[in-house]
Amino acid sequence: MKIYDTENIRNVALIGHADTGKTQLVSSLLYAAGMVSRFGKVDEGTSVTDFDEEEIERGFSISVGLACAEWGKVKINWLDTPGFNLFLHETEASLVAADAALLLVHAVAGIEVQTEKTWAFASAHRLPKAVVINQMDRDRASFERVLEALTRGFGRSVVPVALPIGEERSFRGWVDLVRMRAALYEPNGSGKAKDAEIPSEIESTAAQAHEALVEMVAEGNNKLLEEFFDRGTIPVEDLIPGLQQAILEQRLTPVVPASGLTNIGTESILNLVADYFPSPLARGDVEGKDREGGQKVARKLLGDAPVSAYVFKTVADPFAGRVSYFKVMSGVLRNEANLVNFNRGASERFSHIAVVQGKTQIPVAELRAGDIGAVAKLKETLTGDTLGDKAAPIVYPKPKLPEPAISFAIEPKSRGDEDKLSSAIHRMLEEDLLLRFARDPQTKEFLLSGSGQQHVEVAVSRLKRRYGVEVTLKSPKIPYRETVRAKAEAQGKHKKQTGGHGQYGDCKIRMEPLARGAGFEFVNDIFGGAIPKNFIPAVEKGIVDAAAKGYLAGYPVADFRVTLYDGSYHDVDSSEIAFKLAGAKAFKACMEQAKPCLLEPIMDVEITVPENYSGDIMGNLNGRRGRIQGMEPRSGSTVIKAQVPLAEMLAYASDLTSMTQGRGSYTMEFSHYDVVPQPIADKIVAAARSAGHAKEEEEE
Ligand SMILES: Nc1nc2c(ncn2[C@@H]2O[C@H](COP(=O)(O)OP(=O)(O)O)[C@@H](O)[C@H]2O)c(=O)[nH]1
Ligand SMILES: [Mg+2]
Repeated sequence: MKIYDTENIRNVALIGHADTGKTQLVSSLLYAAGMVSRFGKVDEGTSVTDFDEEEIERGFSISVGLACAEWGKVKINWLDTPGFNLFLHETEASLVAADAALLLVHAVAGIEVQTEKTWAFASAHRLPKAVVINQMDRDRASFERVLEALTRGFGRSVVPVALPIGEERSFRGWVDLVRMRAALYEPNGSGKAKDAEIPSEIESTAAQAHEALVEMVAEGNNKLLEEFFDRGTIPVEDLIPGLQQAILEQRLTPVVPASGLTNIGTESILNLVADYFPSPLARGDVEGKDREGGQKVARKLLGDAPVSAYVFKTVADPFAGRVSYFKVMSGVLRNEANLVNFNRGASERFSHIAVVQGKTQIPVAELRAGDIGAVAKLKETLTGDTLGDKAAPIVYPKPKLPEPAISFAIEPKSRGDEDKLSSAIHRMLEEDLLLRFARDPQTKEFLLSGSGQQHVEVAVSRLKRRYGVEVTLKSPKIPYRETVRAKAEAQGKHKKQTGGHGQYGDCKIRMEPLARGAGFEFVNDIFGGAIPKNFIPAVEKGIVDAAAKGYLAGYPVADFRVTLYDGSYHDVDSSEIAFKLAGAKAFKACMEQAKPCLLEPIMDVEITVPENYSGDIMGNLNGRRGRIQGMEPRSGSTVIKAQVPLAEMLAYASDLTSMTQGRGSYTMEFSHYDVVPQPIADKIVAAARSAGHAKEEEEE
């Protein structure tokens, strides 16, 4: 493959709700550009970017997929991102590598939950974007209806630069509103179009839309605005750079129609990206810090800029080893270069650098600033790391990750599985930053945590496929907490006389509840040295440790204040350990009186279903202790918002599918903690006791 200069590179992320056709569209674009000899189809498991077995089997993208198309003078690097809410952290982390985004919206379903979320991601990364109203070939597809919803949802800067010719089964091309020409696509799926006059039946609609576009382009540009007032229009040779500028400044978001599956609109999208989307150069200098947590520095991409690269994805391939996907942020990266990892201080050799076409890698001699590539076998580098020329340190920001929402206990099926488990999991953790692995301190179970049930299931399935490690997924763990509802006061005394000198610690504390989310507060109210200053932190430590172990059912105690107000000590026998034990004892004595209770996480849930299902869904939510917060129509569906305890939502995905014949979807986010109703709390406490947690007696 040719080496491309920075100004001829386009890095485009395809983003949007799941099932809008991002993965299919990438395969269609590659076929239209002549990059692949076979027209890959998601439904046949032959798409270019969903090649992973888990993705093929499940039918959705799990991690970002890379592909590139050479189109005229430019090379377009496509980043095919997941749209499924549980894998959106992958999407967000990869946007660092993009310089623009194509937001796909379903031509029937219109704006969906992840449409809004991925729009916000792109905006947060200051990415210029265009919207593709995709799947125009479907029954009930409507460009106009979806466009209306888009302008309502995202404002008037969302403007069509193309109109569909035909709709549903007769969708066959574009009217290009910039050049005012038609592109009529061959019906054979080749993605090739013929240039033609605008069909007479849409001539006047197109003329109006052209004017609206011209006005929007002129609006933020004084020179064009003058021209527009003087002549009533802007000639195409000025309109094109004007549109480029407006997109770059995110003053305007162009909208176009397409159908990935029938390969209509694809060549036009390739042109749109090449003509109007910015090169990495146009986006300006890159910004980082001179070291982790250091001063901000800007870096030019070109000139004599030293090389730097940012790793945005890591794949743990059981055969090829670790593969790192990176963007060259500045300078030129040559094959066999030795770079320093500025986050870890390690030196790494970039041998056999390559560009990526789905699962294939094409070796290249060098990659210039802005380009995207992959390299295998870096020793210490992980996702989020910056590497570069030793003489010119820079560190680019790492993505912010959400906290895992759910934990499952996993159990190795055999002794052999247990032996291999930890090393296999650790390689998977390198690949997926949100996955967590730990051991439950009480039950000694292995815990695997992730964004949701399917996320953990994918990890378990990969363990088996890639590493031959079989585990059973046991019941999910809810991160309960404990708290108190009443004030209490108690003494904790640790006194022991053994052989030589004894142990002596004694404290008196008051305990009181704090507001939800306040955590733990410790107040030292000792006057006159009843406890010497140097032992007071020991009392606090004893309380903190005991609170972490829980009182009722082994869950951490939160949202309370302890005031230490009195105590006594012994000149010889007092020690830190004795005061720690005294603190723990006082804590437990207080807990007994302070009306302890369990807290559970309550989730904000948004469910989108066809309207006729909303009654069933709400009834079902009531059965799950849900509180309905509201209901609103959104592009042909009903969105139901509710707050529901996480414990009641564990099997929701499959239940929703069966309740709605697969037509419902939902998202879920942590909202707050609330008290678990008594009968349910009793069961949780009983289960915890039988699993090994007992109110520990500190008597030795
Ligand atoms: N009719 C029709 N179906 C499509 C089109 N694009 C994708 N699909 C189907 O929609 C489903 C989801 O496609 P996919 O590309 O995986 O969506 P993604 O989740 O956005 O990547 C698959 O069954 C595709 O065959 C299209 O343009 N027209
Ligand atoms: Mg996909």
